Amino acid sequence: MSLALIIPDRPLQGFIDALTAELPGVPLQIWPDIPAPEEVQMAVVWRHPAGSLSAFRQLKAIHSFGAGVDAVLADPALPALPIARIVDPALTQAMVHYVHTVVAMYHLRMDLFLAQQSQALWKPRSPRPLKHICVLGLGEIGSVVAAHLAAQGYQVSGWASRPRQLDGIRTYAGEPEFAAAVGQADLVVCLLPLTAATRDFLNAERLAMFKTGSLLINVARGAIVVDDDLLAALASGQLSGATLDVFRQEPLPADHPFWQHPAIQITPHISAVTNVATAAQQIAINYRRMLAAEPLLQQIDVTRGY
Ligand code: OXD
Repeated sequence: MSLALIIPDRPLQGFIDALTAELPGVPLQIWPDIPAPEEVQMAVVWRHPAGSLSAFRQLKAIHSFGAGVDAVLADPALPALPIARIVDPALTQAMVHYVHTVVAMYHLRMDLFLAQQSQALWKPRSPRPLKHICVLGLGEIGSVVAAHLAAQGYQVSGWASRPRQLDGIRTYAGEPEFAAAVGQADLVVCLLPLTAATRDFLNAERLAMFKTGSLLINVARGAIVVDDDLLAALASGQLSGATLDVFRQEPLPADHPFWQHPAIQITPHISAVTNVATAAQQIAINYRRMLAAEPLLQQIDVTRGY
């Protein structure tokens, strides 16, 4: 009985220590060094190489190392097994903090003043009139972000593919209500899961439904936004700025036009990084549930894609 970690390109020692403390005596096999694949019963994965789970003949469950499962489901050789993801108040709070900070930055026009600083320009401006925010995606994280922004005094609307009720937030659902959800918003926060339905979702047609001159924060997945359509929307003034934490290709290639764009702020996918201590606790609980043949907590619906 053992647990495999297939989490390439991440420093893992902290997570290994935390998981060992939660599951004393359970052997961990750390990809690519998997000496006994036939003993692996659960795999914890993050952007795992496609097909790498096929070697585990006794595999009973798959656990995402993050909140998202799009990269897990992208594996064409994915075994048909229960898949769980991390749902963690610490991760949600990290996202709230990131979105709050970027909204405050735009409110105070810090993007403008930072650009002015690079030219030694002293040009005071009053805060941006930023009143109405729309949150796309009202799941575990989006609903908390929306509630936080409403508590800060913003007028908040929320959009999701299916109807949701949230106190103090005007919610919209489905394609027919998308234009109404984003049309009044000074700023749109994208927190949609990446699924077949949301890939390329923020394209020219939908960006044209945004309020002229509005701002976009994408903290979901890069593939939800069509890069060229975003650049065109910025060029035409349909959007006045964007803060992007996620990209189609990560790391963002050095020659990508986003890097040099004056109206784009970039962060390197740090908006809500998995907290190794709380992730280890959740994974350990699910490992025990798997051994006891109990349903996993935070199990995803593969047909919905989240
Ligand atoms: C996640 C992420 O899905 O960090 O957890 O993007």
